Amino acid sequence: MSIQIKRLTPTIGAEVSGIDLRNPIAPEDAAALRAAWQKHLVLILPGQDIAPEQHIAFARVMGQVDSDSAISVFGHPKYPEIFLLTNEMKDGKPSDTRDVGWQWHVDLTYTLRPSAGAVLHALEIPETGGDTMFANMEAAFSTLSPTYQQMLRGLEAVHDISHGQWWKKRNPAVVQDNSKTVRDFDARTPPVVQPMVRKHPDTGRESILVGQAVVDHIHGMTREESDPIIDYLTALATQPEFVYRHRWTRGDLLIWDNRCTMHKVVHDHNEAVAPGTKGQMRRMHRVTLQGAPSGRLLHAVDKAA
Ligand SMILES: O=C(O)CCC(=O)C(=O)O
Ligand SMILES: [Fe+2]
Repeated sequence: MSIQIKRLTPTIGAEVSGIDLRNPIAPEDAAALRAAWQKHLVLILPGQDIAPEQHIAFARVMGQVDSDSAISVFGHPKYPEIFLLTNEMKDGKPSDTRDVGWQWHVDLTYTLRPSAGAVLHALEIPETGGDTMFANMEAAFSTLSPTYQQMLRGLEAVHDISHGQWWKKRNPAVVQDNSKTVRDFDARTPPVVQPMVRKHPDTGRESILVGQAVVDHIHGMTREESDPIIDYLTALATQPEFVYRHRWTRGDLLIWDNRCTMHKVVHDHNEAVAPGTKGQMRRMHRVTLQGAPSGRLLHAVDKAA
């Protein structure tokens, strides 16, 4: 059976059926998947009952697998290619990755090698909640006036995991139990400066790069000047018309393009956020696709100025 592609919204997201990743992928199916990915930016392959090896093999069909990025410290104990996202307790402590991605972001933009994309496999899913949302940043860019587009092309933003809002904005009780792994990770990822408009290497289409999780401010601007621009772009890009919201089913395999979308997990499945609902287990395996080098270290830019 050959694959079928069904759009999930007019702007972003498509579901792929007629493919079983336990078997090797035929070259024509791989080509069709890549073409569909370029067109829809996010693809969902439901019902994939696959082992980590098959997950990694599929990711290699879609891009270059990154097993040595900043996040490898949070890797799966057996598979360096797999980033383990879970809210399970480990050794009586909450997992370091339990609240990854709660705010809009693009993976690894706080490093000099932002990710090209990711392939996420759902192993355990809460009964409800923990959806993941994806925004089409090309669509957002295309609605801006030529004047605003031109202004943005000239701007860069400071991306900083430690000034961002990921673990610093956890509730205070949680901040205190930040593990050494998390603190070391913070220290090893100094702030970088990234362009605010990127051109997709395969399609040539331009898109906006923002994200509340790690974007601190627009380089060279005061916070007062920068915040309204970042807030406006975030609101523009995350309007429902540009967003696909994925409600997970166990076995879903989802692939997204980090070069033209941003994403966030809806954090409504965690006990800390929804008291009385009992934290429900969510466990995902992510294989990260390596992107091209981008950006500069902030301290190097400041020194040169
Ligand atoms: O858990 C998810 O649905 C996505 C988390 C995330 O931001 C990521 O894996 O990059
Ligand atoms: Fe992410």
